[in-house]
Amino acid sequence: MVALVDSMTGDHPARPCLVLSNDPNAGGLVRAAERGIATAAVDHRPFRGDRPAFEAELMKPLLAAEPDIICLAGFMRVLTAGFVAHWQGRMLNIHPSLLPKYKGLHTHARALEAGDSEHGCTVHEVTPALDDGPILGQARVPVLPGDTPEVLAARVLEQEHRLYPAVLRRFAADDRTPVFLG
Ligand code: NHR
Repeated sequence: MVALVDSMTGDHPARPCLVLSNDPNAGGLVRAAERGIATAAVDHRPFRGDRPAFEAELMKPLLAAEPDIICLAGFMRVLTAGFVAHWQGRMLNIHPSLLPKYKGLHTHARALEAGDSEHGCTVHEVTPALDDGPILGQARVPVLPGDTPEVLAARVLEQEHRLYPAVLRRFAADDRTPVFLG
């Protein structure tokens, strides 16, 4: 998130208008506020499985901010088809695998378990099906001897911080040509 907001300066076609979290204690809210960006939080926990009710609360600050693009970054709540439809073609996610490999959770452990020699991250459009939308960019990293899921995750995260700003810059300029790094 910080890599994204810090990239939006100078001739960048976008500016951050809101940082929204499902965790009121998320450190990113402080880091956004320090940068003068509007913030909001909607705790998902009181909604307990009523995803539409949670999403109705998410919609309030979003509709007020009127974003042209939404970037999910570490957002871990599955979004319903209704929510996704509202932001169709305007919502991006970064997922820590070389999609279509390893949709869902625990991607680093799964790549190690499979004995993969490379791993990475993917930026994709958010569609109703999880981690399934059109691919807008990918960055690859090697898997090295002795890697643990944590060590591998850190190597991927460095690339996430390069890839997501590169994809957003293109996407905000209406260019959906995929970005491939590494
Ligand atoms: N929603 C839709 N409709 N489509 C996508 O592609 C989405 C999405 C919501 C989040 C991010 C994704 C990731 O990159 C994302 C993509 C969470 C889960 C999950 O199972 C799955 C994929 C992603 C994020 N969440 C559990 C849930 O019940 C909670 C898991 C937890 O809290 O640890 O929502 O990884």
